[in-house]
Amino acid sequence: MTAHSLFISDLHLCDSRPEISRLFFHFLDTEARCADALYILGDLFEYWVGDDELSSPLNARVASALHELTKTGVHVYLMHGNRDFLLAQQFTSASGARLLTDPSLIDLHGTPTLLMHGDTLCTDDQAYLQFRAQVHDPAWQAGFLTQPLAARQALAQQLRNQSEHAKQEKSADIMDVNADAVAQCLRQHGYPRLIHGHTHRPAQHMLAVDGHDCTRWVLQDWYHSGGYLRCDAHGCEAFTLTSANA
Ligand code: LP5
Ligand code: MN
Repeated sequence: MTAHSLFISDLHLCDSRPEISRLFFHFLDTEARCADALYILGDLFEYWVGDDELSSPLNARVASALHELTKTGVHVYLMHGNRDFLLAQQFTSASGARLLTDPSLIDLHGTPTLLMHGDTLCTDDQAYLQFRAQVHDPAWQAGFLTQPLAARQALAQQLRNQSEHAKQEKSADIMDVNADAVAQCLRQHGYPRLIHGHTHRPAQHMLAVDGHDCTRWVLQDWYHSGGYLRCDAHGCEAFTLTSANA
């Protein structure tokens, strides 16, 4: 089979959507097994308040299913999203996944490709970026992690509610990527192909930056169905998965 890699993001795995977890485990047992690498570009989990989240049966099963996949020789790479940026060493040990920094420039079957979660491209969403700066502060994270698991989960849930409320007040445009931020990022990295998630607006965008033709792939979320992007030396193609596939 041709060497190829798969990309997924924004699965938001949690106990309340078991059909999506099933679809994910089925995907790991089928399509993902034939790939050379699986890249998870953020928000694998609905939220992650620390690696003691591995005490949940679903989370432990996700880690072990990924580990099984790595044992078959498939490389698994994991990038933080805005929901699961506290995934750390205990999770990577349990899953066999390697953490990727955001952004990461890779040689993807011969094509320079920039991988991101996508939230940092949404530069019009200043309220979010301020919040992000706060929760990415190492001192804040260290303090947060001293709290008991249940207290952290309650805070995360509270924050989810606040976030949903805040999003209703924001225009759709504000929550999409900013075109100048995308152009600046592509310029900075030598005009690669870009793959990201986060915005839940799956698409293939063709754009020209400083006279260079670039492609920006946006991955789909796994709310109502699942999906992945498959890339090989000839290019990329998006596929949708439905529960009927599982
Ligand atoms: O996640 P999504 O796609 O629905 O919305 C995002 C932005 N929201 C977030 C918040 C997360 O959903 C909350 C879950 C994170 C759990 C992390 C656990 C560890 C930290 C726990 C901290 C208690 O990322 C949303 C964007 C949207 O994407 C589109 O890009 O708009 O941003 C917001 O809604 C943020 C609001 O604009 C500002 C929120 C202010 C909340 C202030 C509370 C301060 C709490 C102090 C803790 C630091
Ligand atoms: Mn996200």
